[in-house]
Amino acid sequence: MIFSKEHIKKSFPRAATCLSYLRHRSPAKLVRMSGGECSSLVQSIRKYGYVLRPDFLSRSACDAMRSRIQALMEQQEEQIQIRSDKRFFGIEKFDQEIMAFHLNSEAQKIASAVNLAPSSAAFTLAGWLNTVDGSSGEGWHRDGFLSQFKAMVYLTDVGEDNGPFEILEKSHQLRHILRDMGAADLDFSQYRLPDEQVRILIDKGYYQPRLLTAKAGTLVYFDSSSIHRGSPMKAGERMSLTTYFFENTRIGPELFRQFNMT
Ligand SMILES: O=C(O)CCC(=O)C(=O)O
Repeated sequence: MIFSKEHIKKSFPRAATCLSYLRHRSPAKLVRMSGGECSSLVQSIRKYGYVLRPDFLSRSACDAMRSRIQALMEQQEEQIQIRSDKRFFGIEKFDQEIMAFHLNSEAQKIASAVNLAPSSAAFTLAGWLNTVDGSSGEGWHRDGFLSQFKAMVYLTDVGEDNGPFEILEKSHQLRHILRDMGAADLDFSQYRLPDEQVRILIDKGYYQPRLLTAKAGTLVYFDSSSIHRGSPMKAGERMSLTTYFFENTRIGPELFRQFNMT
């Protein structure tokens, strides 16, 4: 009997996940792409799925950026995508300081080490959330399965009520991916996780979700193959900038189309 790839993914989802993960992450690659002078940040991301850099931007820089982003959102209305937040993809093209954040060389080095392939910033998103019950990212998900990297800076103080980034620590690690697939009956390459499936993982004691509350100017580097979400907004507002990094070979017109950018 001959098994097709699709059949294997459906009938043996954990074995298929394991194979594709191990193909992507050879020990030689992990050593070769260790992040150089950023290796301690890379190690934290590889272990926990994220790392925080407090005071990456000063409060005055955040205040100034916020005002300019609000103005740009009014001037460039056709660029805005409305979800429960206002989203402006590619905002770096309109503002020099946001472009400097976008091109941050530390993040570029870490991105290649996390993605295990030469990677670059594709675009930066300004997100502005000010509706109660709205959230950034629309529920629990993984962006990718094998590794994926983002750099997000808060431009407002983000407390528990202001929709902080929330992550299931270490959920990007292969042993946890496999365990969670079995426990919550997750499919091969399942990107979106309904609350009920996440609840199963929490109730089993596998995770204590981490709410990343922090003051304006804090940078969060994260491997977005971890299970994460923007937690639901209860009050106030949240503004942030998120740079999306991809392997260089993926950056091109098709990628920009996926994000509705022309
Ligand atoms: O902005 C956040 O807190 C979460 C964003 C998110 O889910 C993502 O960038 O994939």
